[in-house]
Amino acid sequence: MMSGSGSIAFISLGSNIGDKYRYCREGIAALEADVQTVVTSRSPFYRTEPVDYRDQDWFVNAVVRIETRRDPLALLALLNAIEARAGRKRGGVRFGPRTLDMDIIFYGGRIMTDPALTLPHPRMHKRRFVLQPLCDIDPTIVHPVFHKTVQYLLDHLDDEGQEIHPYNEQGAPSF
Ligand code: PH2
Ligand code: MG
Ligand code: MG
Repeated sequence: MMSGSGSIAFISLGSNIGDKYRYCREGIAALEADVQTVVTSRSPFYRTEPVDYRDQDWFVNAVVRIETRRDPLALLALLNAIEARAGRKRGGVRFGPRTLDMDIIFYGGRIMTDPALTLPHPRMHKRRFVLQPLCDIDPTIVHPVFHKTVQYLLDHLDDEGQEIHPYNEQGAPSF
């Protein structure tokens, strides 16, 4: 919940352990519960082939648009706390299985290379599971480093091993 002006940011959510859809839904609910943040848009959910580290289960992924009064590092701290509450264990294989991952994709037009946080997200432009749901929300967003729209980045992706399918929310267990 929040009223008044904040910064616009896009957050990607992903899960590939346990009740993946529920972890993602609860992650969004936890963002909504933050007094400094409001969720202004949500993409559809997708079932996605694992990328980078291939030998793991498929993911459920989505993206939300938020407005927040938190600065980028305070927003990152919130996301890490939400992940921890979802039982996220740190220190497994890089890019490996997780109950809930919440990444800042864009924070306004901010460019940042802090050891704790790189903005925009350094791999987002190579990932269909990020670009497709981003385009569902707003295909005209411009990447502040590449000066390309997210629709352009999606249209020029290397397809290799990046299957994504709509996730059937009706068929999913409710909670
Ligand atoms: N996250 C990763 C590594 N690989 N693959 C898919 N399909 N979805 C993800 O969210 C994902 C991934 C590391 O954060
Ligand atoms: Mg990630
Ligand atoms: Mg992450």
